[in-house]
Amino acid sequence: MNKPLSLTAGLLAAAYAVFSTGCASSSCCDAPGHDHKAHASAALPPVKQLIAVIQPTAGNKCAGTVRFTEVEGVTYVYAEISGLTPNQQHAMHIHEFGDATSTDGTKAGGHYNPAGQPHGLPGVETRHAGDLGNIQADAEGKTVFRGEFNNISIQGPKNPVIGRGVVIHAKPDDGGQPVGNAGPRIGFGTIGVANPKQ
Ligand SMILES: [Cu+2]
Repeated sequence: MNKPLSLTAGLLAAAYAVFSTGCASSSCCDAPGHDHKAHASAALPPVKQLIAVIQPTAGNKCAGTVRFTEVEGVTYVYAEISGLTPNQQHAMHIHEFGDATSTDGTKAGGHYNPAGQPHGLPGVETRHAGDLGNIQADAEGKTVFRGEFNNISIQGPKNPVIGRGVVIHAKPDDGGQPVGNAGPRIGFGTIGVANPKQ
């Protein structure tokens, strides 16, 4: 009875050792001058773009993509969204969590606001980092949005958005406290690393 247990424990310890060092072979790790960090970073290309694939919450049709790229301290947001209310504005925010496990988008938590500032629309200097403002739907309920933001970054150091969530709301953001009176969440997407192969 004890043998299989100790064997399992041994395997777990070995697996943990591999995870801890990031190296699959002990001979590799034992090599003189071996640098685990250099080894790991060399394997992956730099992150150039993030993407949130927007899925509708229960009972809604909102869908599309929101892309984030960063050039010299400016983060460019490019969104293509459909399933909106025709000819109406809808709030678009970055929320605190990239958690997609709720059907109504509530697991996204509140607005992404690392600095603890009041809510505001773009153009207002003091606002939540996640306050992207509004998108304008056309007569078919679609939109293409382009925006530039200097208060966020894709992965740091300034309010990194990677891993957070994008929420599209049923109503416009009117800039009011505490979160813009934007109503229910009709679309949600987790902000992840985009595949550079378009
Ligand atoms: Cu929101």
